[in-house]
Amino acid sequence: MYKGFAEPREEPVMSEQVPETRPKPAVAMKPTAGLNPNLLGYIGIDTIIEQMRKKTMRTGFDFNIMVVGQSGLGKSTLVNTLFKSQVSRKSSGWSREEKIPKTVEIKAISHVIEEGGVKMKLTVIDTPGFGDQINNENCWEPIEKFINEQYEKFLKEEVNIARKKRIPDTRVHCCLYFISPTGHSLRPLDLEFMKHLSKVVNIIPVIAKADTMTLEEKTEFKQRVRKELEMNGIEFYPQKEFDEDQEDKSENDKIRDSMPFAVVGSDKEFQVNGKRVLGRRTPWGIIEVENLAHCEFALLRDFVIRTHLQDLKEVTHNIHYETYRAKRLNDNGGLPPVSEDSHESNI
Ligand SMILES: Nc1nc2c(ncn2[C@@H]2O[C@H](COP(=O)(O)OP(=O)(O)O)[C@@H](O)[C@H]2O)c(=O)[nH]1
Ligand SMILES: [Mg+2]
Repeated sequence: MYKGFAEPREEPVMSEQVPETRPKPAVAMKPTAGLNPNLLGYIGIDTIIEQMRKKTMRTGFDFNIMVVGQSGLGKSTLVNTLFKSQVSRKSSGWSREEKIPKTVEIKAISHVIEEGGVKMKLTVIDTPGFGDQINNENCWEPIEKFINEQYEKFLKEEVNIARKKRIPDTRVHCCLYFISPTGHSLRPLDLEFMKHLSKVVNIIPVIAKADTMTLEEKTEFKQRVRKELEMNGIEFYPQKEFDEDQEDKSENDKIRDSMPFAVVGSDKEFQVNGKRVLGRRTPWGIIEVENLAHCEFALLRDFVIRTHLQDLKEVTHNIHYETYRAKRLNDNGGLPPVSEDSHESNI
């Protein structure tokens, strides 16, 4: 069609900076005082942090921890300590474990924890009775099966044509493996478990009941455990191969060198110097579980919750789940590879 404006006009080009009329970002920004006040050419990429924060606050997120180890090593106590709430209370649903079950029975319990407006659905998966039998051969199998079942659930949701906008995440993001504070070598069972499971889940080994060891014994035992894990080719979280850059590496190296954390758990509070602290009362005084001079519980908590929670979720999704998914989709007779034009997910 013939237009009235035959002469090519000078049109404003996209790349040209258009002052003043810059649209306001939809998300309120933090005051930029102190930063460069010249906002010419400002795109607003930095508001993604605010956008993500809002979204996370609205939807919340899932975080799933599994605790594994022999009965009586303080798993339930430590979980309670970790979240300072009775996350896996011994009452009601948990009381059955005190009867020492004959098989490895896996139980999950969820709590929604809210802090600063952010909701986290925390699920703790306990594995009572692990390694308590006379013959512990293959006793990691039910645990591996459980972990894989969660991947399978997620995969099925993912390949569904009408998939949920947000797939409920029951995958195990981290597995705290409790090592008995013997001061000797790791038991064959410990090695077998970690050897098998480190390929499917993030393993974080911890030395249980560290208050039963002297300082020298603790240092020596930690070294020995690290050496034995290395000799057996067991990679625990954070795995060296997944360090993202030099900074990540040096940070994680420090953590790896201080692992496995030697922890003490307690859900009882005591008054110490006018403050209420979580601790264990002994004839020699109170062991304060959050005091770094007493044990490394605070290191573990900061590591899992404050610095590496998101990374634990990412490694689970990008590495462990991805490995499962690729294998599963390639397996003959299994789920067929999902192609663009497939109309049914065949599950
Ligand atoms: N000395 C010591 N005892 C602990 C510690 N954590 C838990 N306990 C005690 O060990 C016993 C078993 O704890 P529990 O959490 O039920 O162990 P679980 O079977 O592994 O879940 C309880 O009497 C706890 O009070 C710890 O760090 N040090
Ligand atoms: Mg327990």
